[in-house]
Amino acid sequence: MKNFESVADVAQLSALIQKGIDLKADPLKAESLGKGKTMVLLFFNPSLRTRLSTQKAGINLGMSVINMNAGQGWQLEFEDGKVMNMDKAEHIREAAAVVSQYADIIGIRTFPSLTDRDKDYSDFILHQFMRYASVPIVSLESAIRHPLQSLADLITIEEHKKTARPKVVLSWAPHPRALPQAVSNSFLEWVNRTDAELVITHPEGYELAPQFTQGIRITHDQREAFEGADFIYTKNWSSFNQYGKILSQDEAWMITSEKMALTNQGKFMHCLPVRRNVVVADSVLNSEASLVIEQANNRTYAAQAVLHEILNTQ
Ligand code: SN0
Repeated sequence: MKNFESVADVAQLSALIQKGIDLKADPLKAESLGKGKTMVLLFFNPSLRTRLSTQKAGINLGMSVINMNAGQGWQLEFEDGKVMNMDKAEHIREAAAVVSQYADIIGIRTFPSLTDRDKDYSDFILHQFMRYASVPIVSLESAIRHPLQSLADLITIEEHKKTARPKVVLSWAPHPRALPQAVSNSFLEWVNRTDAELVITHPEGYELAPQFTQGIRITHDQREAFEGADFIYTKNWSSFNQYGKILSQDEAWMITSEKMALTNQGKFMHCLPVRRNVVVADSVLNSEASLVIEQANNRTYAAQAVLHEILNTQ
């Protein structure tokens, strides 16, 4: 593996999930693999889990890890051919090449603008980094995907599934802010590579990008979707068609214990951070059905599995 941005970078998904599970059982089993190597993590946006778990993963593999809030450096110009006489002090062409002198692996977190759909969906910032860096780039959530989250989610589902082909429901839920589609997009493309009955439920108007939903059943009836589900994966996202807009804050879409009772003793999943009693009721989040802390725990082993693959091919 060179770069890691989507499930398309994974040759054998079940083997990668298993690698995460094996590393979880013995986190230090490859503690010298990354000896003498440095990973630099650049954050253009806030992060709690991704930052700490990716750093922990690097440490478990014997790497040194340097974190930087990208806002603390120069303002970067990402467009080629620009006359740089405004606020941007440094071009990505130099910045990515320079960071590559110090790093053996670079991690990048960058959210979408939620205003320019074409640019966001070209994953412009991540791809400009890939273009101008000379070392592997790992997405720490890009404009349209969150692959380390999705891998951790699949590890969690693998650990908790009771049947070979679980019913997995992605449910939209309300939120006060306009959020990216990245976690949902990514979850769909990763689960789609496994054996699962995948259903999406959202209010009308919240259709995700067709490239991520192709062939997946979509229903606007949340209760019908929940019937017999083994996993309820909840996430808010802003509209794709009316790009970046909030179309509904209908609290009837919040995940409640009464809705969870429709499932097959289903588990509740969310990537966090989550707005309590807006996205999901306390009674669900505080219940035995909630896997959110285990998902966060598995972030370390998902990152470790990916870094292990990259280090092994360096
Ligand atoms: C981000 C998102 O993509 O939805 C990060 C998730 C890993 N979530 C948020 O920005 C939540 C912000 C909020 O105000 O609740």
